[in-house]
Amino acid sequence: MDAKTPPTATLTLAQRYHFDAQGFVLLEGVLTPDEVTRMKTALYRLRDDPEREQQRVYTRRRGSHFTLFGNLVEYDPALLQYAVHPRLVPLVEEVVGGAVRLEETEAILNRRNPDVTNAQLHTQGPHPTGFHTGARCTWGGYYENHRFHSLFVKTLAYLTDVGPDDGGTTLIPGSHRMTWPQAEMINAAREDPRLIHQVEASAGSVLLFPETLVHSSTEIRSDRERAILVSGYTPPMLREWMGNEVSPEFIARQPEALRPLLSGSDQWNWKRRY
Ligand SMILES: O=C(O)CCC(=O)C(=O)O
Repeated sequence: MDAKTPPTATLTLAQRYHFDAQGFVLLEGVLTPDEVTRMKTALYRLRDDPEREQQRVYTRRRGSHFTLFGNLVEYDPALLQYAVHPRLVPLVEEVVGGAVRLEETEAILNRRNPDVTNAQLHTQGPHPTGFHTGARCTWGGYYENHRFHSLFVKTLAYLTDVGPDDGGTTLIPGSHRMTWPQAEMINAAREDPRLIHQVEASAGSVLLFPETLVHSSTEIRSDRERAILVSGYTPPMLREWMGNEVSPEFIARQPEALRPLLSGSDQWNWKRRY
């Protein structure tokens, strides 16, 4: 689904259908060029900052080509702005099914893996690096009023253009609502790579998906670096991902309307909608 996202707070019927049927929807042009620039500037400043851990940011590396930074909101206002984005949070609430809390914030900067040869990269089909889910549909998904909802939903923003060789997210459409063991779905996709979709997107586009969807980062074939921001959301009675605790002092300094989103303070007083 490559439809332009209207500046409204709900998914169009077509976008909602795509989300329910395929397990994702690509929202084009959600972030303005100015927002993309500010978020990228913040991310590269964070990458180059040897003291980022003092602001609670964690770093995980896979070789020299893949770096993941986590727990970003306290580091820079532009990174906070992405996590609480007024055009995205209502869409997340729609697919979660009610009010949400922030569960995690991450960024990935990755390049081509120097250990993977050209011959390996140019075999047929997409090249996921590690298919996974963060929840299973048997306990992390539900239906209400004929719509699919998930208790764990992510928004993934592309801060760089991502063409066919640039490592767009790979995913298995429809897997978000399958009760099959995850390993069997991955084996099916290995058997026939046509079951896999690889996202192509322009900078500023956002992939909205439930964590019940089997998905993965993807090997990069080009010489370009990819930059993404990822925010995870759950209903407020669930916990943040380990290491993504936002400090009470930081939350106290934010506008009152944002505090439940950052802290999960509403807990079991869940404002269910949709
Ligand atoms: O790198 C990507 O495109 C996917 C990231 C991912 O798997 C995740 O955020 O759970």
